[in-house]
Amino acid sequence: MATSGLTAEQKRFYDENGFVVCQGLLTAREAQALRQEVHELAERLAKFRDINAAWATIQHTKTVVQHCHDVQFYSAAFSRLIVDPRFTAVAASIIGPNVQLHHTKMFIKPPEKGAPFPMHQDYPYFPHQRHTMIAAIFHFDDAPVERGCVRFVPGSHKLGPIPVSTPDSSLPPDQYPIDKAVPCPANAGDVVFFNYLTIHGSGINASLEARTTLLVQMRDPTDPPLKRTHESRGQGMMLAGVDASCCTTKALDVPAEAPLVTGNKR
Ligand SMILES: O=C(O)CCC(=O)C(=O)O
Repeated sequence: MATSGLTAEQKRFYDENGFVVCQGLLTAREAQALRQEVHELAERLAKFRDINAAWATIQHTKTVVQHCHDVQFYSAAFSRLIVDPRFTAVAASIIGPNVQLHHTKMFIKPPEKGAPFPMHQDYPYFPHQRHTMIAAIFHFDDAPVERGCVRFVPGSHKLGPIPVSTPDSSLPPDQYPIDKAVPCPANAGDVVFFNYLTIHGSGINASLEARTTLLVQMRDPTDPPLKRTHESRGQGMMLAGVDASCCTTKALDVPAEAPLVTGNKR
């Protein structure tokens, strides 16, 4: 995998579909080491608190997804990963040369009972003015369909924000069934990039192996949030380029002196 970002063909695919897979961005050995970091972190955290983050609208399925936000505050391996030039070059191909961190979160979908993610856009959780926000999902083990790989509605980023009224801001499953979305199976070391307007979700992990990922959310530093929400400790760190605006990312809805709101789950 080169450090020069997306090829012209990959960029065309991204622009058309709202997502793109970068195969082999990490080596199998790197992915294996990071998988271990994630699992060790989950074990440490689980001694102190409940780390299940299954969404409100799928609680009835009795499935589980282990989760932690801002993982770079728990292990330096993740700090190194999010500024890796192989990664930031791809993010810069999509966002532009200046790439700012919004947040990170790790997920382990455990074997047999790994929770699905209902179909949703990321927009309602942290709306921004110019929609430069993207996510990247690092895969630290293989994620075939039966392990609950991520799924997309291709081209849905062109629809703009869709109004939602569910308790967790997911889209109604009768209109947006997970199994009708296009599966995006990935191997350990692959990274999937997508826009925060692209409708996505993922199925249950019914296999005998865990699905282990790290999601990194990023934006152009000159794209301001529409409201002060979903803030976190690592937010604002530059992953590539500069923040020449020196803080235009202040939320548009409240004065700067409002208290910092932090939260781990949606
Ligand atoms: O990891 C997945 O399957 C999807 C995660 C996701 O959509 C999210 O956290 O917004």
